[in-house]
Amino acid sequence: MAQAGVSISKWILTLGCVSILASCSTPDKKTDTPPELPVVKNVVQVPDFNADSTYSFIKTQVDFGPRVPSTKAHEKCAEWYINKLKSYGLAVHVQEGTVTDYENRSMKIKNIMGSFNPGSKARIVLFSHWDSRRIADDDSVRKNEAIDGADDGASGCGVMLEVARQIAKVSPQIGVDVMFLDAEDTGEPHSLAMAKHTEDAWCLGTQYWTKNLPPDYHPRFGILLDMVGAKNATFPMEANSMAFASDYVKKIWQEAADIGFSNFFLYTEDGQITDDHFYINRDAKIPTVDIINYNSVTGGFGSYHHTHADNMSIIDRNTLKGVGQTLLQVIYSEKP
Ligand code: AHN
Ligand code: ZN
Repeated sequence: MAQAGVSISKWILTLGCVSILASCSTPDKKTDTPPELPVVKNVVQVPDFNADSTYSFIKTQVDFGPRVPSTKAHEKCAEWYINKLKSYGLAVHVQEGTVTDYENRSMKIKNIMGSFNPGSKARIVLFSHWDSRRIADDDSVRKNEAIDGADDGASGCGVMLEVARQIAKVSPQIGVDVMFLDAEDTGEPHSLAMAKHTEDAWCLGTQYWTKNLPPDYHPRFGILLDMVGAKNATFPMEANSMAFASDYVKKIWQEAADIGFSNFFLYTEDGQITDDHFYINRDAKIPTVDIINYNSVTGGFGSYHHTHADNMSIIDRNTLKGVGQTLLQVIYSEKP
C-alpha cells in the first residue's frame, strides 16, 4: 500500500508540472514544436528518518554494557541485532570467525549482514562497526576499563537499524545491505603504538570479511558510518574516501546540502583514517565512503573519543537526523 502511495504521488507531481507548463504556453501561436520543458529535478518521496527511534536503538546497545568481543554483552547484542533485522523482514547472514589482536589475544567475532531485496543485483551497502573498545586509553581515569561506545560503535549501528526499519515500510528501487562489522576497535593504545605501530591491528572484523567475502558480491558502493551521533559532529571529505570513492563522496555531500545538512557535511578534505572502509576499498574493491566525525583543527576525533565520556550524554538527535535523512535521500534516489 505504502509503495503504491509513493508512486502515485510521484505521478501526480510529474503530471502537475506538465499541466502548469501547458497552461502557460500562448494559445494563439500554433506550432509543431512542443514547448521546451525546464529540467525538473527528479522528485522522490523519501521517508522521514526518525531520530528518536535511532536514539533508543543506541541506548539499547549501550545498556547491554560494552560490546567487547568474547563477553556476554557482546553475545546478547548480536542476538538483538539479528532479531531486529529479521523483524524488519531482512535476510540475515552471520559470519563467525576468530581473530587475534596485537597481543595475540584471541576473540570470537560475528560480522552480521542484513539484506533488503537480496535478489537485486543493483545494491548499496552500509557499514558500521558494532564492537566497543576494551580500554579507555585516551581517558585519565579507569584506563583499563571498556567504554560505553555510545558514539564509537553504537551510533552507526543505531542509524543502520533505523534505515532498515524505514526501508521495510517503503521499498527503495535498489537492494540495500546493512553490515554490522565486529572487532574494529582492537588497535593498540598510543603508548604501545609508538614502539611498534601496526596499523593493521585495527579493523580485524573487516579484514576477516574481506578475506572471506560472500561469492559474487558486487554492490555499487558502500557507506561506512563511524561516530555519527555526537552533538555538533562534523564530517569532512576524508582522504581515503576521496582516493577510492570521490564520486560517491561528492554525491552524498550534495544530497546532504540539498536537504540542509551542510552544517554536518563539510566541503573540506580532512584526515586520512585507517578505518574499515580502507580495507573494503583496497581489498574488497567496493568503493566506500567514510562518514566520520573528525576535525584536524579541533584535535582530530572528538574529546570523548576512547574515553568514558563516550556515553549517551554526548548523543544528539540533530546529528542522527542529519546523517540518517541524508542516507535515506541517497538510498531512495538510487536507480536500479
Ligand atoms: C586508527 O586510529 C588507525 N583508526 C581509528 C578508527 C577508529 C577507531 N574509529 C573508531 N575507533
Ligand atoms: Zn574507536
